[in-house]
Amino acid sequence: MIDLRSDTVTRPTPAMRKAMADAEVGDDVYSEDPTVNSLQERAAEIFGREAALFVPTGSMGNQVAVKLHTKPGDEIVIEERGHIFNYEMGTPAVVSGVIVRPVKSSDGSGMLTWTDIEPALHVDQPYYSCPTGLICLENSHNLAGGSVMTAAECRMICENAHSRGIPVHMDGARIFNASAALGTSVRDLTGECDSVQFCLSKGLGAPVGSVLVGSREFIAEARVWRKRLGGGMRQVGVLAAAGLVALEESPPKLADDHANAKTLAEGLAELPGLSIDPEKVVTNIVIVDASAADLSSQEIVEALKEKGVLAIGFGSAIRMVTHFDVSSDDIAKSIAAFREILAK
Ligand code: TLP
Repeated sequence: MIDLRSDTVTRPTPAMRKAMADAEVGDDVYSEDPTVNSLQERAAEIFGREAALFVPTGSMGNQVAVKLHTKPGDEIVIEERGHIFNYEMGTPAVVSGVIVRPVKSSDGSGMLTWTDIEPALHVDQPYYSCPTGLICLENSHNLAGGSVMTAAECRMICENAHSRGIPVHMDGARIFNASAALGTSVRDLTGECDSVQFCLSKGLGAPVGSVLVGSREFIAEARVWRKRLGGGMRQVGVLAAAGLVALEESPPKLADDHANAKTLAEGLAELPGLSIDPEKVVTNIVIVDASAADLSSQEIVEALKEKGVLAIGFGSAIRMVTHFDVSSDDIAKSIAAFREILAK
């Protein structure tokens, strides 16, 4: 099977498996796991932050951040296709008691600008409005087809937000992909954000885990909330060990994933009934609109499966994500499978 459903499906590399087998461990609830501590120190160093916390999932990292930055009754502002809003099962409401104010990105790229955000804010408004407690950004933007936000744009949003007393959280599940696409370090891409969550288990290919980075004080509070939410893990150095390897060995490979995604988009753009602009595919996510095809997106996904290709239908679109277990040959086979299905 060529599994293009997500970059979460990768298997640990031999180096990850070896590091996991050899990992020194201790009880991380007492902060005594040396491998977890090394991962957190390395992550803080890479992002130029005071501290970091290993969390089981990206969702937990995001939701702990939402919890810490807000108080019940606040609003969080986010692009309307953002993961925190669409795929985290209402957790901002359930755990933090906040509501979400979804905002459109004016150019459709999924990347908010300050001009998009400012009219949605509630700052210094009458007491009966819902105060804005947090702005959430996403880089790269999953549901917007892996689009990226430059360091300059992010800085402008953060500076303006901070001047109004509003913190900014970055859902950087795939920030290393954004970094590879833009040729900018993850540190520069996230520099002014108050907190950043990044996933080890997406493009970087580790089996499990995410990291939340921020100030020492923020991370100390995050540790409390991680435990409260059931995320206090014990001898979890076996997982952190794979994360440490992923941080070193995976970023240089992302350019290959991006080239594969571009080739896939170019191939699909030629086919009848499919619509995608390959120019806009800059990272590892390919979302192709199939609304003009004779088959529904779901029918295409099922036919692809019979030909050994796994993809995901999102409404009338189909999402495919490249990763290090997908070769350029697999991409050629996937395009051929689409061609046969759509020719019928
Ligand atoms: N995204 C998954 C699905 O939930 C859609 C995927 O296959 O892409 N932020 C972003 C931008 C994400 O894409 C995801 C996962 C998360 C957060 C949540 O990470 P996990 O799955 O570790 O909770």
